[in-house]
Amino acid sequence: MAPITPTLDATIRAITNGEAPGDTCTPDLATGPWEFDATPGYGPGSSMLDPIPTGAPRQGALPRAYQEASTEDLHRRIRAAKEALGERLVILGHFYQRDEVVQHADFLGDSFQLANAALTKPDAEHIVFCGVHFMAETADILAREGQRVILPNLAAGCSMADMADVDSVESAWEQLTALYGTEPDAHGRAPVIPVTYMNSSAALKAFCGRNGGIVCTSSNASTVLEWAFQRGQRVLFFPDQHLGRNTAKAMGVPLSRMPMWNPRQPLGGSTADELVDARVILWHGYCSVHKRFSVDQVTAAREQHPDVRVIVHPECPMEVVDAADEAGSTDYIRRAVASATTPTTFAIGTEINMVNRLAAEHPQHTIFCLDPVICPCSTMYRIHPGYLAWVLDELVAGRVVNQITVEPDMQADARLALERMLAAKPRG
Ligand code: CIZ
Repeated sequence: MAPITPTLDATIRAITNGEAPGDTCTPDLATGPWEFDATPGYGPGSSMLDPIPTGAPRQGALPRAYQEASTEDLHRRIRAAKEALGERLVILGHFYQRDEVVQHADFLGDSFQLANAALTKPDAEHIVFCGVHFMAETADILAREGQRVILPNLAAGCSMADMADVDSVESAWEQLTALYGTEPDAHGRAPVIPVTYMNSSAALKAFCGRNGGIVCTSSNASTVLEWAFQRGQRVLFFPDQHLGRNTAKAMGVPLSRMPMWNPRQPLGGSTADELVDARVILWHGYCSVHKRFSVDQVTAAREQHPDVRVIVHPECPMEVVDAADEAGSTDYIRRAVASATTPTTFAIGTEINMVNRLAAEHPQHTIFCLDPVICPCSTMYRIHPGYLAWVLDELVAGRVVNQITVEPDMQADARLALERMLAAKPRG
């Protein structure tokens, strides 16, 4: 993958130093993420104000040599380690990763594509996942025996995934079961089916596996909801309220039948009648990258570029999805841009690293991010080439650091929920 010049990081530094115009959401983005390893919180970027759960993994100090190395030196170290490890190593890069990392990836894609990509490299003992924690867990669940998954910075969590923890979901489940009972209706449909977004912990995927539920991604959410409606009268959808609402609304579910579940309130803050009438119960979670997009930004894009094609991610609020021309997953957005046959102006509502990459790869189009403020995903930002070089050098030295392992008692249930997703087919 050819590097983008200037990279987003270089642009952020230039803005922060007053050498380039533009805005970032915090000047801290110009520093190395190791500045935040000892600080509780997600670090600078879009989720910096989200509360971080106690017990969230912390990263130990990155050795100084990697903090102080020049970019060229880090690239040289990464290339040398890749060469030394050969087929024993595969590096996966998420669409939202910074370009300095993506250029070393063997595969670039969304979380599910990447977990599957690792399976095409059965000789790879080491899967280095440049993404966030739940992605590395999913790769570990799907990996073959003996493959190890490594997350270069343990602090690369996901604030949305952290908004639904297994204890809160178990508590919601108990309250809903007390309200609905456990008996199926006359059509054999269970009272409620749990559906978790891929952006969730392995514990929640396992919860879904155990309770007749399923996982979805942003590219198959409507197929998965259909699957769940065939088997259940209602769905409990977590953690992203926006993906749940946008998908169910597009399938014709009225908003009045989508009550919210706030885990801090009894019955999630809804009445028993609302929950009985519900079709989709939406967990009170959101993505702080996609929450930044607004209808005003869509309006401004249309004013400045009357022919603009606005495509946003379904994690954006409903009003933004309604104002856009199209909504779809990262892979949908990538394919939409790649398949446009005439020069087109695209305003895109998703993470800035991906938008900039699309712009660099498709110079025939005008492509810009709907959000004028540069505010990358805080947790994707935690993966810097310094961490990548460090974990690879350790592997070359025969030491495995930052391995992500899903506990064996969760593996089978979580895999079941993922397999149900793979088997779910769209109707017709
Ligand atoms: O599943 C993924 O990788 C994410 C975070 C979103 C998407 O649309 O691909």
